Amino acid sequence: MTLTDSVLVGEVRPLPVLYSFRRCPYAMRARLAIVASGMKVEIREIVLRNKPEHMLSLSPKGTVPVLWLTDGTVLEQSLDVMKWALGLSDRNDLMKLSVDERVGAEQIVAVLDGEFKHHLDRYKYPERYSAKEEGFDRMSHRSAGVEILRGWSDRIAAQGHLVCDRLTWVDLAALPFVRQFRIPEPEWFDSLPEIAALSKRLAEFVVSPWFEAAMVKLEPWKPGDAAIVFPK
Ligand SMILES: N[C@@H](CCC(=O)N[C@@H](CS)C(=O)NCC(=O)O)C(=O)O
Repeated sequence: MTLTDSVLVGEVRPLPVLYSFRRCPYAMRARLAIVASGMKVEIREIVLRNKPEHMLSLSPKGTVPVLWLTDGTVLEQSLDVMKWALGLSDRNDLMKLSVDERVGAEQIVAVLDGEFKHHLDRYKYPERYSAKEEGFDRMSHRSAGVEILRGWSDRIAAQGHLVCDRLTWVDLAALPFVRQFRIPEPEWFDSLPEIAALSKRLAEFVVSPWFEAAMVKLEPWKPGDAAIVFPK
């Protein structure tokens, strides 16, 4: 048994522990689902360049969010954290979808976490890709991203929300990434007529009580710190 094991075994934890990073959109969607569910966790803010050893011992892949449940189970994918929280308590019926809606939801999330994230990263962080990818063209990634956003905006304009006429977990999963896409050129983003419905939804979202609760500012956690309950 290593020192870390003995610490884990000996620790008494009344709440699940969420390793999180405020600005990470994956961690944001996890925190949003926790807020929406009414569940409580102990939150540990991390710094990506100096990840806590304990977090890495739970999840060596080193991405946030990581949720450590009280029975020792580790969830290391943001969508699994969302499904855990809303699976236990879904006061707003965010996961209550018909079979067809569920198919639509999975399709949107596949594009969101796949193609859209691909273009978002290259538009937002061109310096990470320009030397590595032959023929790299930031603006073509921006256009491809807008094309995907246009489809989502059309859905919102037609039915009110991304999947159907009600808010669902997919809106919470997607909006943090739409927010990321706006950050490099907010005025340009806000001026695009083809995504006006989505821009409006994003503007409402970032001032909503759920988002504000999810974006609480915390000092980075270190071993021995008193537990911080999230949400407040
Ligand atoms: N598939 C993962 C992706 C999580 C992810 O990539 N998080 C980023 C921060 S936004 C991260 O932790 N990256 C590790 C690093 O930059 O060192 C999930 O859905 O949770």
